[in-house]
Amino acid sequence: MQPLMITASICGAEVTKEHNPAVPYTVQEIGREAERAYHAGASIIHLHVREDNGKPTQSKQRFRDCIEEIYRRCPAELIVQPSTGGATGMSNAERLQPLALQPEMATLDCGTCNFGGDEIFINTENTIIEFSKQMQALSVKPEIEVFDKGMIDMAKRLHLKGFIPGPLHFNLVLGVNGGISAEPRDLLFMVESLPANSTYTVTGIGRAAYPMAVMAIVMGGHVRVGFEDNIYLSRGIKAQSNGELVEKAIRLAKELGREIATPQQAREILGLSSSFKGLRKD
Ligand code: KMH
Ligand code: ZN
Repeated sequence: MQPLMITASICGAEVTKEHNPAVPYTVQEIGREAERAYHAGASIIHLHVREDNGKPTQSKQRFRDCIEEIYRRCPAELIVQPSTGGATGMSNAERLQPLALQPEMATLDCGTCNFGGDEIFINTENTIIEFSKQMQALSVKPEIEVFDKGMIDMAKRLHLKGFIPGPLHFNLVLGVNGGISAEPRDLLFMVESLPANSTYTVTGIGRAAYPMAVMAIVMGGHVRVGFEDNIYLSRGIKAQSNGELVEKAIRLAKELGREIATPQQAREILGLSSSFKGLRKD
């Protein structure tokens, strides 16, 4: 089995300090949370950014400031993966802004789904193609984010048509209110539906975070944890940092005999350059 890549989704766009006071908003807070996740053993930071008041933003300048702060605190081997999903209601142009910084990797959401309450996360087929084309033009590796099985089929179709370059790397998100649920059979179904030679990370939302992580650990997938997906360390106990959430995933992996990937090993698994040093464009 490949060593386990752990992605830390340190911030997200929906969770707030009212949910957990440790959710980072400022550049300093985001840098500090990334550093804690890195020291705990994360090899990838999935990054959303906020205004100081917590409002989600896709501002290129804010991404630059946050990514520079992260690399001021962490070595260049760490992979920073900006979100192109942003928050529901944002325009495509808004969401695409961090790509102008030419990060190594970014998310590519492959379908539309309800996102709780009245929220809809909109990704039409043409949106996915447009985002993927921009990523290809800038040599940004997509992490294909899917919230349901039909989104895997969409990614496969667009891959076969030449719009998404392989090998494909997926983030299977289970338990979103509007996406696939997070029962063991759901994850088996999702993993069985992936094209051969793809790699995948598993994200369980809320209380599904660690049951899904354990399944990913034993099945040979990879794991994402962080405040974006879950704010609790265990039932009723809020995590004080993303570092604690990463440490828990690592404890489970070690108990189950799975090695943890260093950022350099994660680069090999994902086919990213080993000599990357921060952002490729100002
Ligand atoms: N905040 C969600 C609406 C991504 O990062 O690409 C979208 C999201 C997906 O988090
Ligand atoms: Zn995200």
